[in-house]
Amino acid sequence: MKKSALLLILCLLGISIQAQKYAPKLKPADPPKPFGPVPTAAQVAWQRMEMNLFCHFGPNTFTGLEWGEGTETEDIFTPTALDCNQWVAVAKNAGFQGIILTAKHHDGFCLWPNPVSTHTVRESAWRNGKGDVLKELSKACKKGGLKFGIYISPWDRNAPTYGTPEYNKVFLKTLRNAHKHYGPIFEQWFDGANGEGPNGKRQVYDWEKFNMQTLKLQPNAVIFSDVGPGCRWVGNEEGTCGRTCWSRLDVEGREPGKNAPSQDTLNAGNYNGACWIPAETDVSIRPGWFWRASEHPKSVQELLKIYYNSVGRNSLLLLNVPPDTRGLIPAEDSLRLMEFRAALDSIFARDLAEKVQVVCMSNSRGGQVQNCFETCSSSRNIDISNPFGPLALFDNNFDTYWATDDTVTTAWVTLEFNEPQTFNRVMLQEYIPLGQRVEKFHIEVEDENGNWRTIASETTIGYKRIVLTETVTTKKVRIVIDQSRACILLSRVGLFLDTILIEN
Ligand code: FUL
Repeated sequence: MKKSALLLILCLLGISIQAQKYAPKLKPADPPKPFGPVPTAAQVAWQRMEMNLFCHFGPNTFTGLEWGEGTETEDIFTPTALDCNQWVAVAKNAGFQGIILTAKHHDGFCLWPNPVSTHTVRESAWRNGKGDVLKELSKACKKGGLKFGIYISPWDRNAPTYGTPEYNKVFLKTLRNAHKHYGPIFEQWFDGANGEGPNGKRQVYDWEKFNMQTLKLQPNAVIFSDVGPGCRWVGNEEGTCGRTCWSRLDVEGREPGKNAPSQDTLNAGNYNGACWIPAETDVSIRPGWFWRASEHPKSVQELLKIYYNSVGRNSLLLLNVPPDTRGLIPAEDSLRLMEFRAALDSIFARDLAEKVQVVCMSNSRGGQVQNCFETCSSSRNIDISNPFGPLALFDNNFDTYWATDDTVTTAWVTLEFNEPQTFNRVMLQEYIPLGQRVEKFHIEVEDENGNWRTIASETTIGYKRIVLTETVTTKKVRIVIDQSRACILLSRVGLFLDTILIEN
């Protein structure tokens, strides 16, 4: 008796030791550490804008040229009904967060009375030389709650000093004047074009000074150029970011223009790039950058494709919608933008993932090996004390994320539904404030016979990835992260149905 009692005690002790060994740790997990270069707060805010409007406007609007000569008379600039509030209303209704205006294009004409130039609105007959487009647009943006940015071309085909060291000083004064009077500026756009000036000379630009001074006066401005430092050109003007897109870039010894990284590199970024410089996709709604009566806006299908190829590939979309000779966004463009908005709403207003009944994942930060959780609707087993658990994927909050343990760089999450769901777009988001990590993933669905089938295999995710798949109907979807460069941090999984652009 005594012996068997001892054995029982020992046995129970063994079980409890085993149970303790495998019991989920209840201590809240430590937050993950950053991996590689990370964005600044301004870069994160910028990326979260997702879509901004670009407005090319100036003498070219009236001459039909893409690159003005710099010799155009100031009086050519004669908008008959300029209304920047209309631009803002169009941008807002279409869901854009900011507007960037060509304050000075390559022809040198300034849309504000720049004191260091004699080729400005002040010299024109428009509003008796008292007009100021920068003032009107910055005011209208403020009023409408949009952010305001400026394109100021370093290349200047009018400035007499262009091609000499003196021009860099003039350009710095030009920047200072615009930054001082029309801020806050959320993005400063520097074009890399560097052609000849009126004297046939090319300029050697002092980029370091241009950037330093910009940030001194506008510390939150994200500076665009071929090599950042805030964001980079995507490498083409067709609206297509790389299917693999790292927000990292190597810029050591590089400059905007001729000495920029190759267009392929700009498109995909550098896997081991030392700096966080995300891609911006600039593309025009029309064939040209400036308005022309003979040209017309792209179709909704084309715009959707551009959206998927930019926002859906870890880039920001900067869509150019040029005002016409009245100084208004033409009706055909604004109607097209409203159709585009309606299309995006019809696709993205309903996230089917929100109907998930059971979420299973191979790992969640805090030491649990495999957990099955039911969502709030039947809240059994949900570990609400785990901030890095499954709830973070579906709460529509960018700042909460599913995280794996530090050593776990391969993981899966399965979504189970009571009823079959039909979708063809899968949205994934990484929590980029701590760096970009995922380099390979795939998506599987289960058929009626319980067999899993892969419907997409991709590489990077980044801030937002929208994967275009065939249209599938299923009760179970699995996202498999095959390879990540550090523990996995996903802030969202979404499932959507696009019935407008049936393409994958
Ligand atoms: C280019 C310029 O040369 C075009 O005119 C346009 O402004 C585009 C956005 O950038 O480099």
